[in-house]
Amino acid sequence: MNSPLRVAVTGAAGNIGYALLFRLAAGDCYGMEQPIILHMVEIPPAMKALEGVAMELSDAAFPLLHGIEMADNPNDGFKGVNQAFLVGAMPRGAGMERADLIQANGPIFVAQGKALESAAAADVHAVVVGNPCNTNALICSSNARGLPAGRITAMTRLDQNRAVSQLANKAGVLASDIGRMAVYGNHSPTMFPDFLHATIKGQPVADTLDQAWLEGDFMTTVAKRGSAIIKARGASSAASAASAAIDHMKSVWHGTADGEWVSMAVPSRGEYSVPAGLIYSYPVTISNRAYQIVEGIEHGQYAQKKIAASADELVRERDLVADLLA
Ligand code: NAX
Repeated sequence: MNSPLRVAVTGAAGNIGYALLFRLAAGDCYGMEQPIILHMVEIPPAMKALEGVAMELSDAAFPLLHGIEMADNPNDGFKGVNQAFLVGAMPRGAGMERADLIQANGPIFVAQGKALESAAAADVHAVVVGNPCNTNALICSSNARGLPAGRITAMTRLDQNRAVSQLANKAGVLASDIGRMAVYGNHSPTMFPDFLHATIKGQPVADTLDQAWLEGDFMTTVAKRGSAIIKARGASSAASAASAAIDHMKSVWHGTADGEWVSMAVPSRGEYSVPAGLIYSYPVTISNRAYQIVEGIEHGQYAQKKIAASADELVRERDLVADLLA
C-alpha cells in the first residue's frame, strides 16, 4: 500500500460532489493500492449538509478512505493536498447570461488559486469543473503563478465522452472502439469535437458514418447535451460529470495509452493558432504526470474555423475577467 494521497473536492456538498466523492473513495481514480484522505471544501452555509455527506462516506466503510477533513474555506481545505477537484461554483440560474455567471464565479477562483499556491503540496494537480471552467482555470492559475505552468487544467472530458458515446451508438459499436476523439476549445457550445481525426476500430470515422450526420446532428447533440439533460432530468449532469472528472485525473495520474490521446483544457502556447495564455482544450498525451499537446494534426478550413471561433469566445471571456487576473 502507498502512503495516502490528499485529495480536495470543492463543492463537496453539491450534486457532482456527491457522485464524485464515493467514486474517489472506492478507488476508481487512483487504483486499489492508493489510499486517500478526502479534503471536502464548502462554503459556511453548506457545512451542515457536508457533515451528512461525511457520515455517509464513513458508513460506506471504504478500505481506501484513510481520513476525511472538512473546511469552509480553501486555505484550510487545501493544506497539503496533492490533487484538487475544483467543482464548487454557482450554477447558471434562470435568466442568467454566461457573462453574469463568469463574473459571479470568477472571484471564487482568485481565492482558490492563491490557496493552492500557498497551502497545497508542491506536486499538486488541479482540475477545474465549475463553470465557466476554462476561464475559471485561467483565473485560478493566474493567481497561483508559483505553481509550474499546466498544473491547473479544466475539464472537457465530459464533452469528449459524450462525443464518443454518440459515435459509438450511431455506428453500433462499443465506446471502447472509438479512438482519438479530441475536443478543441471552450467547454461551451462553441467547442469543436473533432470527428475528422477520430477513429472507429482504428479506421477514420468518416469511413463508417455519414458526413452530413457528423456535421449536423452529431455536432448539435454534443454541444447541447447539457441542456437536454436538464430538460429531461430537471437537474444538470452530475454523475456523468463526476465520472468525466475521474477520467480526467486518472489520465493525469496513470498517463495515456500508447497512440491514444485525451481532451484537456490546458494553457495554450499558440498551438493551432490559438492565442497563447488561454486555457484551451486540446488533444493531449500524458506520461509521468506531464501532458504534451498533440501537435501537427492537419486541419482543413471547416475545423480551422471552429477552432478559431472557440478561441475568440475565450478571448472575450478573458476580457470580462481582466480585473481578476494577476
Ligand atoms: P451544485 O449547485 O449542486 O453544487 C455546487 C456546490 O458548490 C454547492 O454545494 C455550493 O455550496 C458549493 N460552492 C459554491 N461556492 C463555493 C466555494 N467558493 N467553495 C466551495 N464550494 C462552493 O452544482 P453541481 O451540479 O455540483 O455543479 C457544480 C459546477 O459544475 C457548476 O458550476 C456546473 O456548471 C459545473 N459543471 C461543469 C461541467 C463540465 O463539463 N466542466 C459539467 C457539469 C456541470 O454543469
